[in-house]
Amino acid sequence: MSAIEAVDSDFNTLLRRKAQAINYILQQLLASHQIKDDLKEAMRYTLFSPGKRIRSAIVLWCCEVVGGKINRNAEVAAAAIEMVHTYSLIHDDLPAMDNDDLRRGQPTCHKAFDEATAILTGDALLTLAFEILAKEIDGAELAAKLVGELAEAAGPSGMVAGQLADLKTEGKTGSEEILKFIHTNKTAKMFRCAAAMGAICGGAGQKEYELLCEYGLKTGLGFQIADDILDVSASSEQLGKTAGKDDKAAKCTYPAVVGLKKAKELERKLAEEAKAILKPFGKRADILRQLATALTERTS
Ligand code: GRG
Repeated sequence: MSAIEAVDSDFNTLLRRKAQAINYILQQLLASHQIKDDLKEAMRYTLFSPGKRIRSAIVLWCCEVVGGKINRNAEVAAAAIEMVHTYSLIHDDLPAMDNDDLRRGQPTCHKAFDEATAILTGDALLTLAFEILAKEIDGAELAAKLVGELAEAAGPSGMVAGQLADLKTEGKTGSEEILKFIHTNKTAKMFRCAAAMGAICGGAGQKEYELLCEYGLKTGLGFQIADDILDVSASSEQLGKTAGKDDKAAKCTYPAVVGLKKAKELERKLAEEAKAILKPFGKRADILRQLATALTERTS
């Protein structure tokens, strides 16, 4: 095994462990809410399907990097961002949006249930995320800050705007400028938000907060470019979702607009820039460096 593979497999083990911890937190939070069985079943269906849990792991790791350990607030914030992310996947797969049958290796929510259930399941996860932030975070000021971060990243100044731009540019010749807008808003701002929430929960000062936000933004953009590349180079089995869809739908992606070679260069450049931002944190940010590297090497 090469040194790079050794680091990588170490990282994957660490990510898997974090994913297990996050699943446990999500289970607890869901169990503590009175939700009608049929809705709970649909919420659990996509929430507990095998997602990588990257955004929630970033929350926990950033809290650890800043504050030395994970606290309950970070756990709640991690669960909240995972719920919002899952809502976005359920809605993205709907016929009115990307119209997909496969997600996380299983039928999409609207295929397993029906469209109305999928819409409401997404709505339920989105609103539950903000309920747990409002009720479970220790400290009203902290809760308000976290609500603000997540709403800004997921809402009309973030993911929703990115998703609409993505859908509207289908079939049109995209420019690098439009592409950067879509990817930054659709994906990178949620990564930035994960880093920001972790930093806030860990008690970061302004400078540390800003550095981690910048790290999250660059990592998120790199992650989405990797996603574009995987869409043209990996199989549906590897991805757990339908491969080659971007090309079929004539999506505005990095390989389509700048070509595969430049897309790969850009992805690596962003990972290097993200790691450089972490310099002031020294060795304690090694896990975030490994994450930036791993995202450029991922196969699913
Ligand atoms: C419905 C408002 C709204 C937005 C949808 C998330 C999203 C925006 C669309 C999903 C399609 C897509 C390619 C989004 C870019 C972000 C992305 C790569 C999502 C998949 O994230 P992973 O790979 O998924 O972390 P898992 O399943 O591992 O959690």
